[in-house]
Amino acid sequence: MTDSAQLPRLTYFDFPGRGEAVRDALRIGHVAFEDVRVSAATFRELRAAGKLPTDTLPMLELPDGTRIGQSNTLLRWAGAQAGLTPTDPVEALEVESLLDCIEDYGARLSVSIRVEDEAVRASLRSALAASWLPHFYELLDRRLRDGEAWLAAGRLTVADLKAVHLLDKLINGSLTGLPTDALVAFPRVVAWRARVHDERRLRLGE
Ligand SMILES: N[C@@H](CCC(=O)N[C@@H](CS)C(=O)NCC(=O)O)C(=O)O
Repeated sequence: MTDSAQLPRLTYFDFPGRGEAVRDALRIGHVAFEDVRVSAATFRELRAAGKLPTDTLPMLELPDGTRIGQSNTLLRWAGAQAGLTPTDPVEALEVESLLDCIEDYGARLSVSIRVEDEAVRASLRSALAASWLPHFYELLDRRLRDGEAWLAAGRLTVADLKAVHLLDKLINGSLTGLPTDALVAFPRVVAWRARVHDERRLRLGE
């Protein structure tokens, strides 16, 4: 039996968010890790105790006690072990750029989730739906022109995983003010989304 104290420990909430792509990459790469899922209350306790180096989740703790925050950093680390981060420098640049870009959109969404004032939230969601998110969908669409099946490097990478989990959240109806039919004008993105989920399930053995 593996001693869980000797495993990298990934801490995140019990929902996909910014943690799921990291969990996917580790599982696809058969990298043993401790999958710690915490409540909002536990998150606040960890933060108050100074246990989150960037004050945010996800957070990775290595067996030597090193703690690291930032989902893209963790995604590159997990992807490198899973063969989901290109080793070719130019392909890697494309993936890196996408990860940062997707995080920018995720950050805009996060602001609209954290804000407590209902009217401000509605206004932020309206701006997201009208202009920011169509830019995100167009960006994905551009990557898929010329028959490309994946966002970069001609194969599944951590960029596809990060993008698909954000996209799911944007269109699954869980966020008031964001339309579920936003991809009607983006059939390539719809097909890519299904492809990523199929490949993901296949690689995860689901
Ligand atoms: N850029 C950071 C953002 C991290 C972030 O905002 N995480 C959220 C959860 S998805 C969080 O910790 N929220 C709690 C808070 O900031 O109060 C990353 O990619 O890890």
